[in-house]
Amino acid sequence: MTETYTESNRTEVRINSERLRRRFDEFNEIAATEKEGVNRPSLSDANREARDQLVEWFEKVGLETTIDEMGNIFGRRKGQNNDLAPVLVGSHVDSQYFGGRFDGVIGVLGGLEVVETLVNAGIKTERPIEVVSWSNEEGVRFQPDMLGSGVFCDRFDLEYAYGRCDKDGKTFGEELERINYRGDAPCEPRDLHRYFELHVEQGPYLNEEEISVGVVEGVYGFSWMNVSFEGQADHAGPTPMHLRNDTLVAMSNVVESVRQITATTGTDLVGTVGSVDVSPNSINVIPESVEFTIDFRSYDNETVQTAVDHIQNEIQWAGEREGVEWDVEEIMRVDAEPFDDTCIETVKRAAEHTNVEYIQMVSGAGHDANYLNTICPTSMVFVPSVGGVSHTEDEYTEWEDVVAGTDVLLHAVLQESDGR
Ligand code: HGY
Ligand code: MN
Ligand code: MN
Repeated sequence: MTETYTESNRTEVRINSERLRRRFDEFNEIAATEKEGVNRPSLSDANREARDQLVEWFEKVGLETTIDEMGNIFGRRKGQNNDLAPVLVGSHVDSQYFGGRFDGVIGVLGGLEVVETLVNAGIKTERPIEVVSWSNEEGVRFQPDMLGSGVFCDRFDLEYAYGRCDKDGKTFGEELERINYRGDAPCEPRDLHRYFELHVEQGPYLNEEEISVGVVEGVYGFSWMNVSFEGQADHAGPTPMHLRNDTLVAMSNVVESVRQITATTGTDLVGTVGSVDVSPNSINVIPESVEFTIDFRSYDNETVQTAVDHIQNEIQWAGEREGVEWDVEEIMRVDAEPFDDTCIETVKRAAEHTNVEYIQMVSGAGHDANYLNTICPTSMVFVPSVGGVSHTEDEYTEWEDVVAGTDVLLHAVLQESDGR
């Protein structure tokens, strides 16, 4: 039975909530933490286990599964006309070290559920549909983040990505090989009709407004910097204060400046110092060196640039005042860009179609959709994070919101896969 998606014959199709829940629960048993979070950092053994599970489910649903050079996993369901560019849906399954069960996972399993729903309903689409799980979205083990989609969208070259090192000096390329996910398919841009990503909001807005779905208009731009101060280790006891070159004091000035800059711009700017390494990190030694990160974000690219310029002056001032060497490296810059109006309208229509309340909003979190947006029309579907909490084990979304968001994804895909 081949039908094209029209108002008359597809309004009632919905995903299977129980099937999605079973998969979600089973998937999140992989490297589950005691506090109901997950610990599946990029290219770890736990990440391999998660990947293997995905490939097994993709194949069970009948998807033609491909692994590319960056370990991105694509599952393709043929359309009636396979010369047409596919509709792509997906997200990521790598996690923070103590991350949440929903971040990324609902976008990949939700995409798989959309396709399985179509298969079971005997609904064939004109266009092929593909589900993707992107490598290294989180950027916690290997910076920068969104590395798999970044190479796919020609933002980084393969050699750069393979050479990225984790804190133990292991490279991305070696680890991809070790877990046996260094595929042959070229990781490069190709013709895509649309990209839709279902994701938890990871902020407080939808939860506060008590609205189930966010239609995402764009993603904040952001800058990630690595900063280091090199000073002089010395004994914490006999060294007089005026003879000290204390790198941690220099760093603390910069941390305070990050807060001051965000507090005084009167914009949406946010700034975080999230990762700190102190050496020798000993109770009775004046810190010889520190290395730390700065993450600035805003929906306005100028605001991010101004903050980056400002903090670089503060770093220099703190270094000079403390008499320590400093170094700043910007390891990643993504510009804020609005998503495609057609895709935004499609998601809105899908929400109206499934009778779910929605608001239009932007994303403070980065997503693979940032990069996909540079090669094909893109938008996202958000569902609420309870308490706005994410990137912690407490991350939680009400299941009926996950189902509502996945149904919106289903109807966005149906609207866009009829070959127009
Ligand atoms: O940093 C981010 O916003 C994303 O989780 N990689
Ligand atoms: Mn994510
Ligand atoms: Mn994340």
